[in-house]
Amino acid sequence: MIKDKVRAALNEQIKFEFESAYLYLAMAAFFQEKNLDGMAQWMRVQSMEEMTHAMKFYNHIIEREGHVELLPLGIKKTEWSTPEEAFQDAFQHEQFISSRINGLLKLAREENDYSAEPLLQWFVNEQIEEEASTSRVAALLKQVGSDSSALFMLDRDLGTRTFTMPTEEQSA
Ligand code: OFO
Repeated sequence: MIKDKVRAALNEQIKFEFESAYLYLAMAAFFQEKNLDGMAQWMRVQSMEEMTHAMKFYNHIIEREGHVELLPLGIKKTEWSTPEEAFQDAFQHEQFISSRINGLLKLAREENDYSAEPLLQWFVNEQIEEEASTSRVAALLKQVGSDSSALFMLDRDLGTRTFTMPTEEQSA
């Protein structure tokens, strides 16, 4: 059985993960409108991954006989002036999510919730990758500047990203 304080915090994280999915889907639409299909594809995949993150928390609460509450989603921004601005925002957002995950791990330790620790440790590692990938593309876009052929090459490269549905074991 999960303690109420931990359950409430994990529940809130479900909302943040779905907000991430929503944000990246908004970015996918932005890139699509700019005819940057590769970046749109990259963001679509990112959005799907975020949904699997939300479901990891959802499954964890259910497995521990807790009550899942789906909180209303908020989204702050749906327009960007440049691709670089969008990826910078994605990087900042991932830094925010990392701070949330670290806070959850701290709470689980304070509450002696050893069952939540492996899940949260998975997310600590995942956030290293999440921050690195968004920051890398933001830095590349900065280098690209106004060079449209470099932009299209980067777009083509990012378009190779594919989504792999996690196995049942990985999604728990
Ligand atoms: Fe769920 O990692 Fe991004 O937000």
